[in-house]
Parts: sequence; structure tokens; C-alpha cells
Amino acid sequence: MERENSKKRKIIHIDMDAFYASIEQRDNPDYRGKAIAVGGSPEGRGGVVATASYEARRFGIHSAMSSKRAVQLCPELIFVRPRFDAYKEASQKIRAIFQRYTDLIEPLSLDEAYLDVTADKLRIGSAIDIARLIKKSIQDELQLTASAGISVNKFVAKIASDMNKPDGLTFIGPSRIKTFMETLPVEKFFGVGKVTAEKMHKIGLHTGADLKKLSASELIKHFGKAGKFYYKIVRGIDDREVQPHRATKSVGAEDTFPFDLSDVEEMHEALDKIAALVQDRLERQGLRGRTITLKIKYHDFIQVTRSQSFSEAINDLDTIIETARKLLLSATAADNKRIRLLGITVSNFGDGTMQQNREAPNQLSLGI
Ligand code: DCP
Ligand code: MG
Repeated sequence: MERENSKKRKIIHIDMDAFYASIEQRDNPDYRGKAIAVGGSPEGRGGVVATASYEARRFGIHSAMSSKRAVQLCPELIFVRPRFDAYKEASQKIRAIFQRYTDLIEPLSLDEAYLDVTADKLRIGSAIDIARLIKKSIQDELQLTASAGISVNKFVAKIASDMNKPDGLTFIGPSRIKTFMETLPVEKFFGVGKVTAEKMHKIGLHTGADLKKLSASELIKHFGKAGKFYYKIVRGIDDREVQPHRATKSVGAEDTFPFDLSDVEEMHEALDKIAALVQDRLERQGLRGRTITLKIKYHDFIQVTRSQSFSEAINDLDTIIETARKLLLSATAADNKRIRLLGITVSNFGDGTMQQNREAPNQLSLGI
């Protein structure tokens, strides 16, 4: 806590509203004010919704929902094919707006970034004013809306940006953090997936205040490494810095299956689809990587990863599929547990000797 007081930071988290869908509505007047979904068509097999306009969300449509289900919920829903180039271009323009205020920008995806404006370039001083100016420039120059969260650390800023979507601006200052964390449902804590949340509920943990009653060692006993993180975060302590160079460290995709897979053929089929997605993303971003990682989550939620590195950077579908299958075999040979989720990631871009290791421990320790 001392360090936090001696050097209080100003962190902004910006997240664009219904990003892909808003760009489609901006660029095509026919879509404005209508329920639209960007993603795979409901006619094709396995089409999913990447995102939906706020008009469509009123029908319960959301990201990752099958397109078939989406039309059932809203028969007049308009499906739009994604135009990644347009999203990338908007993303770059947004990034340029951020850069007017700070160089400490950590993009999390095309539509989301952390900014550290403790020492902003224009010496505006107030992070709230900076967030307002950024939102206004995004509106004026790109005709898009963003939501901003402002606080003294990443964790609170990110949750804040989601609190008043769309077009939100939410400031949670130091004096409010204590109450904020205490009333926060445990589901909102990092790495708390459904299973952990259920486990927490079973032992009577529903909010931050409940978590706070446990000692660090009790939390670690229950939740392993993540327990240590919960102990700190629930007290508003999050010293993670905004890391400007974390841009694209890996490109991946994963799929959670509606029912657990036990058949190798089925697993291969799933891997083929995921590999095609990953390859497509690599292609679009002009990236090649030297490491392929397979992630497996079993029906009992035990998760393992297996990686293979190459001397040359790759981005071709055959290599990705072949390697993923090999890694699957090496991971599952010893048992034949049913599989709930498969994911493939390609990383280690460029000469990539150091890049790869920074993100991995984070993902492990926080389970995200
Ligand atoms: N996206 C995707 N598949 C997902 C989730 C998101 O392809 N399962 C894409 C489409 C989104 C973009 O990423 O437009 C940003 O994701 P967000 O989660 O920020 O969602 P939106 O920006 O669409 O909506 P919100 O207003 O809730 O932020
Ligand atoms: Mg968004």
C-alpha cells in the first residue's frame, strides 16, 4: 500500500462500444438503428456472432453465440460479414489519438487498451479530462463511441470502463476503491471462471468483502497461486504496470465445446477449425511465429498446455494442424479423458527470444 501512496498512478482503460458492429453501422446507413450481428452467417455450418449492435443485444444476442441461435432470438437480425481491414484501420486511428496524451499504451485487442497518464504529454493533469478528450476525439474523428474507466490501477480501471457502457466515463478514485472492491461480486475478479465462482459460493464467498475475511494463506490453500492475487486485489493493490510493448505477443483461438469430446476424429475436426481461424488471423496481421502451443481443458477443468518451437517462423495451415495434432497426441496419450476445450496459439514472432516469456507467466498466475 505504501508504494501506491507514494506514487499514485493515473490509469485509463478504454474499450470501444460494440466495436465491429458500430463500424458497420457507421459505414452503412442501412444498418443504423437496426439489430445487426457481425460474424458467420446462420446458413453456414458453425457460424458464430463476433459481436452484435446494442439494438441486437436487447434480444439477448451476444458475442460467441451461434448465428443460428441469434436468428431464432431475432428473426429480422441483419448479418454482416466482418471487414477486418476496416477494424484494424479504426484501431490504428484510435491508437494515434491515445498517443497525443501518452506513450504508455498497452493494447489488449483492437478495441481495448490501458493508458498510463500519470505524466501526460500535454500536462493536462486530470485523467478524467484526458479520458473526456479522448472520447470526444474518437467521436469527432471516427464517429464511434468508446467507454472509459479511470482509476489508480489497471484492475479497477478495466472494471470501471464496463460499468456505464455504451459511451460511459467512470471514475473510481482512491476513496471509493475500498467500498467498490468489497461490493464487487467474486465473478468479476480476474481468473474467476464459472467453476471457481461456484467453488467460492459453496464456501460462502460472494463478494470482495467475503474474500477479505480470509487470510493470504487461506486463500492460497483454496485457490493456489491465484489466491495470492485475490488477497492483494481485494485490498485494491494492483501494481501491474502498463506495458507498452506487449502489443501482439501471440495469435490464437480456442473453442469450448457444447459437449465434451472423447473421440479423436472429433478432436481433429475441432482442431482443424481452430487452426484455420488462427491461420486466418496470422495472415491478416502479416505475422509468422516460431512456437505453436496447444491448450487443452479436460472435462474436470484440469488444463494443460503443450508447445513446440521451430527454427523458422511459420504461418501455414498444414504445419499448424499437423503440430496441433501431434501435441494433442503427446498430451493425451497417457489417459483418455474427455475434452471440454481446445485452443491453438502461435507466438514467438520476429526473432522472438525474449518476447514469448513475458506473457506466459501472467496467464498462468492469473489464470486468464
Ligand atoms: N470479438 C470477437 N469474438 C468474441 C468477442 C469479441 O470477434 N467472442 C470481437 C468483436 C468485438 C471486438 O472483438 O467488436 C471487441 O470485443 P468486446 O468484447 O470489447 O465487444 P464489443 O466492443 O463488440 O462490445 P462492448 O460494447 O461490450 O465492448
Ligand atoms: Mg468493446
